[in-house]
Amino acid sequence: MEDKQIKISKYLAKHLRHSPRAIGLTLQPGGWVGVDALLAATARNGFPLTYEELVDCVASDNKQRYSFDISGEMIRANQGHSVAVDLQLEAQEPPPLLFHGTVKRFLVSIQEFGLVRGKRHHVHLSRDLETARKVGSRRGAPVILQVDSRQMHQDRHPFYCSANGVWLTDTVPPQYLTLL
Ligand code: HQG
Repeated sequence: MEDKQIKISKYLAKHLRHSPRAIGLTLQPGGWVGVDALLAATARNGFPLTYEELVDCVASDNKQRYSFDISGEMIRANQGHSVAVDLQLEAQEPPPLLFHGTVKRFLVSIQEFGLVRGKRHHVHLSRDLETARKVGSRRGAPVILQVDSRQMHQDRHPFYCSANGVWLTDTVPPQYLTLL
């Protein structure tokens, strides 16, 4: 991604996940906002975006963070929200193992409380080790926890998969975690 696109992606993350009201937007059910409303809001708030820039950002975002709806008139962040929003995801069976990248300093607390969602709506889990490593390395030397998602599923913990392939769940109690 180019610098300008990274800036646009960060701006969208901020306002489609965390603070829509700061630019006068309200997320609709599913986390959607009108494309026209978003473009108008960016212009009003000193970060004018063209429709083409928005389309480019959605298409080329390195983690496919945003989607248009089927009509192309609405846009949303696929996951990662801190504002109250119902993403209308359906619970589904996860792969038997999932991974979570974090850092050593959180391990004592994670071993006691399990993985908790903090400010986000869900705990975020990765399908592969490489992605988990990248997520962990945002904070330092990554450590990887393996999640026994097969057992969690059998024990009726719901799992959701976002449009960009991130597995989401409410909490991962410590007994399902193995430090790799
Ligand atoms: C840790 C980025 C102490 C957890 C990434 C993590 C991902 C605990 C941090 C997505 C804990 C939360 C999500 C406990 C969990 N005690 N620490 N009991 N339970 N933690 O950013 O998973 O660029 O909310 O290990 O790539 O790091 O935003 O979650 O280190 O996909 O699209 O608390 O965010 O994607 O941090 O990252 P986060 P995350 P985007």
